[in-house]
Amino acid sequence: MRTDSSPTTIYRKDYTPPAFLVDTVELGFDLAPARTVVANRITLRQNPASSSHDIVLHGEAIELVQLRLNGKLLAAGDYTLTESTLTIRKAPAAVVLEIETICAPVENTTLSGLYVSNGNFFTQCEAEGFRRITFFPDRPDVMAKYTVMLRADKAAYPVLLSNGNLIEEGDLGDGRHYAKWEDPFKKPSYLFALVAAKLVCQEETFKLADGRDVLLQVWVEEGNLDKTDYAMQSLKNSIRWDEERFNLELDLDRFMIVAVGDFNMGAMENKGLNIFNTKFVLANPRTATDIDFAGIEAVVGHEYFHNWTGNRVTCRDWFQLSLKEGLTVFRDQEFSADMIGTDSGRAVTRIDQVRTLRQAQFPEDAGPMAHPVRPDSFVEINNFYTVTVYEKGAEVVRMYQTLLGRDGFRKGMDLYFERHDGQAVTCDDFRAAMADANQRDLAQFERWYSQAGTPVVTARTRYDAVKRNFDIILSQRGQADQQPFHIPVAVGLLGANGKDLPLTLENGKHEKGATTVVLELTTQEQIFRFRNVDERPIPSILRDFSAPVILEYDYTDAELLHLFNHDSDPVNRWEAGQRLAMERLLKLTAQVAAHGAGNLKLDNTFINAMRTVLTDETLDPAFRELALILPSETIIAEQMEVVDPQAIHTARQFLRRTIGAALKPELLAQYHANQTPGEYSPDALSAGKRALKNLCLSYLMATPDMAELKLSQQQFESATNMTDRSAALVAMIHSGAEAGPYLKAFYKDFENEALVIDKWFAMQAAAPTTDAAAVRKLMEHPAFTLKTPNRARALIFNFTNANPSQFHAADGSAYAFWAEYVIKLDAINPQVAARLARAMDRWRRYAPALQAKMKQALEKVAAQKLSNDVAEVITKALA
Ligand code: 0A1
Ligand code: ZN
Repeated sequence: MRTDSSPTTIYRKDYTPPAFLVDTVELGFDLAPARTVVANRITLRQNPASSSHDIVLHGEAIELVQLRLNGKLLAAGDYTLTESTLTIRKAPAAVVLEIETICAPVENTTLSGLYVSNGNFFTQCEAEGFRRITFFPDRPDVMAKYTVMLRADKAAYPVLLSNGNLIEEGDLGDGRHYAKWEDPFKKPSYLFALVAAKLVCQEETFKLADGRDVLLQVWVEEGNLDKTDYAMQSLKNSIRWDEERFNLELDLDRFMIVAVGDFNMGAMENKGLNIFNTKFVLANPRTATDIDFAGIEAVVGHEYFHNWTGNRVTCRDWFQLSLKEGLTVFRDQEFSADMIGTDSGRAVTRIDQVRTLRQAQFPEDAGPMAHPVRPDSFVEINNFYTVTVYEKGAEVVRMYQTLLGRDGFRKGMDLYFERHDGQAVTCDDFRAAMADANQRDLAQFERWYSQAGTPVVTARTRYDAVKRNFDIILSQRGQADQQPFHIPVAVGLLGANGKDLPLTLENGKHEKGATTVVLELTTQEQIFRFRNVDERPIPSILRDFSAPVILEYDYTDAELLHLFNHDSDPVNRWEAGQRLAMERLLKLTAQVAAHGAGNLKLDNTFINAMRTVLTDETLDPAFRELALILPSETIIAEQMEVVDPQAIHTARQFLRRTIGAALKPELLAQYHANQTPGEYSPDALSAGKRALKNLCLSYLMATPDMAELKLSQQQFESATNMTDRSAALVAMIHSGAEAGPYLKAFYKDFENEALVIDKWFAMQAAAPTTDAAAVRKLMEHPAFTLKTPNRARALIFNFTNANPSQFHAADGSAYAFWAEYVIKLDAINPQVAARLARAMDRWRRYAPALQAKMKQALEKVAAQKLSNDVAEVITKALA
């Protein structure tokens, strides 16, 4: 494999403090697409914590024009310049550096550093993009105060933004103008941002809890102002929520959100100037689905919450990424749950989180890119913005709250800020704050940060009717050589009447009459004894998914049905249904693999359970929808020793068709009962109704006859919102019905709405009838481009990641397609290419014939000249 320079692995254990600290940064930009001049004046001083006297600056894809040290122009021999660093040896203890560089934003297709999107300038500096703008010690433990002067053509770029407060602006003559910004807070370079653009904004002043007025702005391209209300509302809700839940206030006079169409990730928490993928800003009922609205709320919250967890207290080094990401995901999850406000709504958000973990994080943790929440090494940090660092990291933070209680967790947070405001710290510092604020020993809890893989917890139970004891014996197993984790296992016991039994845990501390207790599993095996248990109960284990583990317990169908019908814990209630479904799916898959698709059967018990939940009007529609969704093909695959994607697809489709046929009257009735007439609102109840209704439609469309087809067509034509419109279209496409005219109509209606055209590509890419050849065909569409990540992801990623039966077509055509586009994308945008590269992570789990073809495709990519990003993923996959 060839890379630009051979990839080096960076190890956490090699951390050393920077030799020089930076106090102030003054940046001057003369912005022009092909040639931007950056003047950078930094004051540095020797770090007493370092013994080195060498100033090491990072720099990449920029041209050095001149360099002065304490006013003196340096000659080439005074410093060492490599592809990625500029080093000044034996520097004096106090230094002013003046650095002039040139870059070419319009040629920057990586979308890291300073780049142009639709004619406007944007930056993306996390993790290591600032070095593509100027030479700098581009590491998060170097925190400095920034002043930024922007100069640009006034007509082309009327809006000039950077971090902090606007302190001056004016004309320069010759059609140019300037704006000067000052950020009063010290920050690491990855939080720097600028925008120079033709944009418009929705703005408003907002009163903080302490009475201060702040200016809130949402900046978008002209024509999109009809899609900013929800982002603005979400921002205000976020500010309020952080004041109330954590007593954290906005520390600036002004907070800006800017939407950009070309962006590698979801959004970025630059201090006071959040830059967002348009996908997480722009929404109105016509263009955005309920899921889009929920995504906007979550991401606006996420970026806002970073202001404290990430910006005020940041990471010492990138190995600590989960310090800010795990914590901030946890905060945005809690925010979204609180915004719904009901217990059942909260449970629905929790179930969604569990689904994400199983769909993406568990597979990652079991594959070639597995890493601890705090990784020990990496080649390219951009490859470590993962579901493990984010979602498992959030689970780790949630476990503190489960162990310490909400108040205890809050005390830990308060102490964390008291100790570390303005600092760059580690995951250990966070854990220490949690422990110290609660006088708890959390030493063993550290293993959640250092040991990769999903632990398996096995439960056994025994009941002694004479002594009235019920024992739960929990054991855990991690990977070879791992030490036991500290695992909170929330447990309840159900009686035959379906009610929770009041619990008395021997040697346990819990409230009298509690019906859920948290067992702390800290050794390889432990026995937990409940006393005064009058009947053999059915245990509900791992309530609310209290730890990111795989739970093994030999439930009988009868027990699962009991839990599915009665568990007071909605997550475990849902889980019982998933177990019932999974058992059947695995059996059916095995049958298909062995004997083909004829003669498949489904028991009435299961159908009846589905009917009961579908028609139980006491349950939230949103919950019923989740309970009726079968485990995904990916999740089923994770349960199999050798994965047979076609058999899985056939089995799951059989199950869907059987449910669709058997419950037809009930599905139709619920379809009609859960309409949401009147003005669209994305609130959780209405969204839940639409979700249930549209799931009913998709079941009905599993074996469509004329009546169902008509229903979809009618819904498509009369829909007043994107949720219903796109659901009808997806139902048609995915059922294999002739959807051509509807696809055309949809395209025409939304031709000028990039985010909707993304949906148009995505729904076709994920259709089980779409093979690699069809995707290639779609790529010829004039609206397709590889350069915009959203578009590339919509078509390519939805095919490789959301269409397993076609991606794993026996002829290997999709693998060849994958290899071709990993290579093509790598030349444009390595970060996006590396994400696509990961579609092959689990290649060793497939049948030998598929494996061989996958390996061939991997090797084809490996033989190319690759970015470090893709090289790391491919090397690890093949290792
Ligand atoms: N910190 C951002 C995620 C992010 C990371 C890298 C980016 O560019 C390579 C962009 C955004 C967040 O957690 O939202
Ligand atoms: Zn984040």
